[in-house]
Amino acid sequence: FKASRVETTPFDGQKPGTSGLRKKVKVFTQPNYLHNFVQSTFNALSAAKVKGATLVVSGDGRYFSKDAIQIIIKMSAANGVRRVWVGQNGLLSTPAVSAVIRERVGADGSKASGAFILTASHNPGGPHEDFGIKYNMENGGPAPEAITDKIYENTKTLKEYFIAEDLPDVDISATGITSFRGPEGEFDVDVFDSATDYVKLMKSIFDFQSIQKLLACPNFTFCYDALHGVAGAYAKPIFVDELGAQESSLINCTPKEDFGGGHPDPNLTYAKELVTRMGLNKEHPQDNPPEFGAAADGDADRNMVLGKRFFVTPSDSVAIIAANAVQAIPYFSSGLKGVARSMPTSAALDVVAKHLNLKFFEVPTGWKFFGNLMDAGLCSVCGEESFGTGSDHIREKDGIWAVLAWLSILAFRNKDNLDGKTLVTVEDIVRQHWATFGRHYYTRYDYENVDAGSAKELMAHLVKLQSSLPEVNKIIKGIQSDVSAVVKADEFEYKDPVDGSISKHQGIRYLFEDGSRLVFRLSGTGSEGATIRLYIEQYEKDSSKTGRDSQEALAPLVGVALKLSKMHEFTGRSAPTVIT
Ligand code: VG1
Ligand code: CO
Repeated sequence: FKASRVETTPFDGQKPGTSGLRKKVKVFTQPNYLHNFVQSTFNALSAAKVKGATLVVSGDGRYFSKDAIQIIIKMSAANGVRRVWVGQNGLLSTPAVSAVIRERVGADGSKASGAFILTASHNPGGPHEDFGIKYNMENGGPAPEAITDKIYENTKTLKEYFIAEDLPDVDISATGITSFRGPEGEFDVDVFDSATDYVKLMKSIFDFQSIQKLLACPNFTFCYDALHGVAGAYAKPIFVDELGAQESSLINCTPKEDFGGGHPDPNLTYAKELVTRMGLNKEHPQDNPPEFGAAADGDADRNMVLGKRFFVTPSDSVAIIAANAVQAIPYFSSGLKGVARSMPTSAALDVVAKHLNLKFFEVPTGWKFFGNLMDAGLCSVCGEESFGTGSDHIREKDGIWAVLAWLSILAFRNKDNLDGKTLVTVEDIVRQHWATFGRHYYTRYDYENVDAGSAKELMAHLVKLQSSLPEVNKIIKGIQSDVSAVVKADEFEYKDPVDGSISKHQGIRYLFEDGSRLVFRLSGTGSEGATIRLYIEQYEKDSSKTGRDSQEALAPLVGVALKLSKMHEFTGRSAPTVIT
């Protein structure tokens, strides 16, 4: 093949957000749009990460992925990349990409130095929905801000890109290596099984035998919903083939380009089928829901964990995993190096860290901030309130890992109950946790697709308000006299303890005397308008008061948040789009 140089002009708005560049498909399919971003990424990397390098290219299989993969293969060839690794049919979950970068060794001993992940994660897919792309580094984690800023700068001045136009499309439906010869020598495309490396890694972390015994127990029932995302490519090999679950316990596990028309977002609003099966839909009560249910998002890095008629808040989930990891998960048997959460995530993990005397970190939203801590050996388990949980086995959050972690905890707690005794349930584990550590009542309100200008005004209003706490407290007393006082209000700023880099404006915080918090952020993953996220948290230490309904317990604080922010006035919305 030849490498052609193609002239191009910059596009506005190619700034990677919380997790890569996400836009409507019709934006991505404009001539040169994807090409510009890919070339800008190549130009942002050091030459050694491109020339002669091995790159992974795959994703959650959403609409436009197959075309995008062929384009990236041709551009890689022309930019001097030595080989491109592609998961069969272009499918690799985000955690599997991270695992492949870190673990996979090619037939010739090669190792990957980075990856283009093609996903818009939990955003819907299809010709009228979203596409996305992000670059991950040699450690398997998302590119840090220094790189994403450079990519963005490059997109603003790009004049040319390189592509091997005459390279034939590669058949990515069959595994095997195809070799080509170009101006700089050989170029290979290696199509491999999407699940093998990831399954191997999971088997090295968890005690599959004990999970198998739990799943074989007649009074333990299980259900997994991939929401037609890429998790489906892992669910059968892991839950059915390895762990012996029944095939009927998998729902929506065929990956689809449009996720069956749904939002592949594992929460109580969008994972409707699972939520109903688990007995959590009041309109469709179930006689005997499964003991355990879980769902994933489009690229399978998120998880929602449910018990029978019971929802586990993600902030509690990471705290409970951390509290039980050493006993229940072989990978952690020699102890945890430390734990971390994103700022808006509840402080349930903080309490566990204190109790177990563990190093603890609070980082801005987005997984890229955990990676540095893990590379420096400072963090083993981490999580976000947005249904993201993970560990230092890779550098992304990991939906199936979280499910296996919960199954491991259940297996450990029930190891003497499997012969017909009453099982310790998901709900029992959570309630026992609250009894020991107290409960962080938590909820998140999302206002999606709000006018971007109004959203900015609301945020500016909240920042301005922070300059006078007496004023803030006067307003609060006028709304709700039994809510405690705000003692600190700021915009969250993070200094990375490893490389010293500083990230500013990471969310507006109102911190209350009793430990309650209100946090406001603008989403960095949307593709249209703005999404305002409001995070509300209240700590209850008294174990006799930890059993309340969370919306009811938080109602006074919610009222304060909505009035303080003038949510209705700025957005015109009287209710959020999604409550989790
Ligand atoms: C959201 C979540 C954040 C998560 C990010 C990527 O970001 O809040 O916690 O890391 O999505 O998740 P934002 O900026 O929209 O709040 V995924 O699974 O969409 O890659
Ligand atoms: Co995701």
